Amino acid sequence: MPATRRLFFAIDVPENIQQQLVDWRALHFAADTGRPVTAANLHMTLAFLGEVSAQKQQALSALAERIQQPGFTLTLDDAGHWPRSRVVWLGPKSTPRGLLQLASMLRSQAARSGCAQIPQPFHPHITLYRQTCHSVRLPPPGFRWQWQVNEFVLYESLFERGRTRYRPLARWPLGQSS
Ligand code: 3AM
Repeated sequence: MPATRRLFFAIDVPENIQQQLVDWRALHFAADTGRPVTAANLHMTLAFLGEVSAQKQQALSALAERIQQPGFTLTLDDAGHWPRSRVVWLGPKSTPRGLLQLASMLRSQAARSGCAQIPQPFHPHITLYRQTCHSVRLPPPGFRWQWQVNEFVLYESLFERGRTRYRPLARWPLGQSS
């Protein structure tokens, strides 16, 4: 077992929506937009933990286990390009309160457990492309995907044979939507 693992908490994208996003992306973005994130890797990061020891992983998992938060409906109806981080993303125009609360709890638990956090505000997004070109033409508005989020996931980020792969390690349920 490795001494540390690169971990993050996230919301995963249901498989049918992964496929819809990939199909829509292929239709609406130029081929040279950037490096497309593979369907199975599409996710919304809640809290990035960095390199974490097995002991710290256990402690963070015990804290995650105790979170009692209602589920929420997530709508993807907004897209953008961040030229500095060179990503194209999809996200909600209006962030559900449950999502903000969940991310804020996980981020503060991580910070209190000593995970090196970059103090940046939480901008909920699903990265569609990385290493984007300088200027990206975004699709016209009018797109929309929606699903009920009933759980959150602890992922390990692996780099294998030149590819990044996110491996789910544990899942925790959210409660009934309020
Ligand atoms: O795919 P997104 O944009 O949600 O950018 C990395 C990715 O986010 C982010 O963690 C997610 C899974 O790798 N990430 C990587 N290094 C990071 C860091 N040092 C980071 N987030 C904050 N600080």
